[in-house]
Amino acid sequence: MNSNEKKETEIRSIEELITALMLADQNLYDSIVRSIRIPYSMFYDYCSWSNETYTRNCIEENEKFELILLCWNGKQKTPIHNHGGEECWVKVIEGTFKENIYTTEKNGKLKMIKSIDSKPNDVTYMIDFMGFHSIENLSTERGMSLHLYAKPIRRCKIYDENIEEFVNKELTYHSIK
Ligand code: 2CO
Ligand code: FE2
Repeated sequence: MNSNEKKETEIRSIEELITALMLADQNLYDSIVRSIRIPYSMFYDYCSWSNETYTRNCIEENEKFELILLCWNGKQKTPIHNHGGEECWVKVIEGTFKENIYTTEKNGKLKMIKSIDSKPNDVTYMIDFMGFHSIENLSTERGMSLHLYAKPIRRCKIYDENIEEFVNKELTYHSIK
């Protein structure tokens, strides 16, 4: 493939990405996410920040998928959680992140089985049969990551460190465009 052909398959704006996802079958979502080359400044309109938690900012939600921008202050992280039975792709937009993947052992205890560091343009994939994960902004600077869920995730299980058990959590947005 020469460089011109490669460029034609790249997705260069948020509008183009939404159109591609609307038209495509879910089995093409992986290659669509990997072909995203959207400058991080194009996400600024969707950003919100909180000192309490990473924020979940809805770019698009419909019956097929949910596309959200997560905005992270330095060192913020998610609890360990699953994805409500749906497919999950994470694309780093800005910053450096660590994903830890866990499974539960027979005695119910969590065991970390994999740890992946990622940087801008890297894509990670998760689905419940692979286990649970947590994501952390490794840096003390702000970061942004783009998350595609198919279908949308309304609720998931998150691990409560205090009671050492999973609890159900309704997912909400900090902003909607
Ligand atoms: N699943 C988490 C959330 O939607 C983010 S971790 O990446 O999937 O809040
Ligand atoms: Fe997640």
